[in-house]
Amino acid sequence: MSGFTYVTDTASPVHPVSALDYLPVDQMRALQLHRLQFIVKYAYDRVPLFRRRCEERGVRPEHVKTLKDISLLPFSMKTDLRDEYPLGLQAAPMSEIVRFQCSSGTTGKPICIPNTWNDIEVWKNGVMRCLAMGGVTPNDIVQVAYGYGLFTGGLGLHYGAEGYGCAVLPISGGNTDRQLMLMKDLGVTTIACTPSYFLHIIDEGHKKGIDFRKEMKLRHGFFGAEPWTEEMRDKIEEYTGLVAHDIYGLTEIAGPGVGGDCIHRTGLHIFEDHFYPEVIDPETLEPLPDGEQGELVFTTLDRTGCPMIRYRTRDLTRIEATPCPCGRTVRRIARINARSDDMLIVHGVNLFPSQVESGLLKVPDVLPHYQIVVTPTGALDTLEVKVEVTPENFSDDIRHLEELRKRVGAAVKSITGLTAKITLVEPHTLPRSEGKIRRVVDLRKANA
Ligand code: DLL
Repeated sequence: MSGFTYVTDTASPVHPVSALDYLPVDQMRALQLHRLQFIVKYAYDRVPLFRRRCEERGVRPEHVKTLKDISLLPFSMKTDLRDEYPLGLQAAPMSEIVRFQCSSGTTGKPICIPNTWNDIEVWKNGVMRCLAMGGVTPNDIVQVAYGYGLFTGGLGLHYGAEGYGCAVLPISGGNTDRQLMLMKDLGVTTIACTPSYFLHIIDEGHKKGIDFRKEMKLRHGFFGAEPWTEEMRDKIEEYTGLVAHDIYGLTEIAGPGVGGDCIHRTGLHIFEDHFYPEVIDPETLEPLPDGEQGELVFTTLDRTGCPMIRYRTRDLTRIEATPCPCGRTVRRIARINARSDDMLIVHGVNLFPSQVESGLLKVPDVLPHYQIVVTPTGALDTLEVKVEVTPENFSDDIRHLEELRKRVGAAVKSITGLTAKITLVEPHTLPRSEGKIRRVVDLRKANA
């Protein structure tokens, strides 16, 4: 691989792993059709549920003659994986399965995805393409602080970064003091974890008086597995001086590395030679034109352990089909800031936690640590937003705090349209997370 300069603008040689990112669109479509026809026939012959659903619709694999014909095929959902738990959707023989990855979700049984060695390679390829897009080189030292194990974050970044030739520190999540010590002592240049865990690492570092810009060598961060906003990205970059990249994925489709952003931040490029994207109207289930917001659906084109055909992700986004200045031809989706499952309805208004985050973080005097609490109070529910304020602002000066509270309330209202009860709290007092953070406590639900 030597001889390549590992940069991401079109004037420079392309890293070999990224070659398909630049494939002419007609060639990409031909490749996708070829792979789609293969995987549909493969799944039809091996997965009884898929075959049954096709038969109910009178669809046979040979009916898929163009990419548009994908709309003839039935959708699949998380409930299918639960109903067929643990391995009812497995398509390859156990002799070909090398690993299970699971995702717990909020209730009941986990979902279990069997991966073949080739599936692991496909997944690794997506992560490597994300690293290449971000400008990482084999000289980088990557601290993988996503959890290792059934969650795909740790092993996904691990295989990708190792495959790319980086030096990997497989520390997993937790033990924040040790994270900080090794980050500093090894001169770690790249961190990979959830954005909320990285905020916690920064917070603990600040408590120890660490100046990340001066004392650490961080250049890149690969953050994902939970929604995070542009405002959060600005905060992370401001605190640490690294470039914060967005990496997206889900266990059912592979893990991290289904897509990610390039240096131009025009959305997430999807590695669509592996993962065919559609956006549908979640009510009518009809495909939506590019640019319209709906539910993201993926078909895995070359994963054989547990092929997913038209899998409904519940993530809400739109396809951005306009050209990206980086020159990549693979399509992009807008950043995932909303999941249909996360939507709160308060006073009849639809609300996503990321909207609250955007509003809050526009106010310079608050910290990016917040919690949303919804309490049933008679006819009208109460929306409370608890947010930590910077140490300089946390004082006994009641008038000052009242003025800050009003500013925060106005910022939240300007984005959500809702009047929230704002509670300003002392720094380091709200719950932290070593993985995916839970931002919302909805006391209207019995199990909240
Ligand atoms: O979270 C895979 C992953 C690990 C992605 C590490 C990125 C980094 P699951 O646990 O199955 O897999 O959760 C998948 O997380 O459907 C989204 O709702 C959410 N999600 C993942 N990445 C992002 C992101 C991993 N960059 C679910 N932005 C997905 C917003 C994300 N949400």
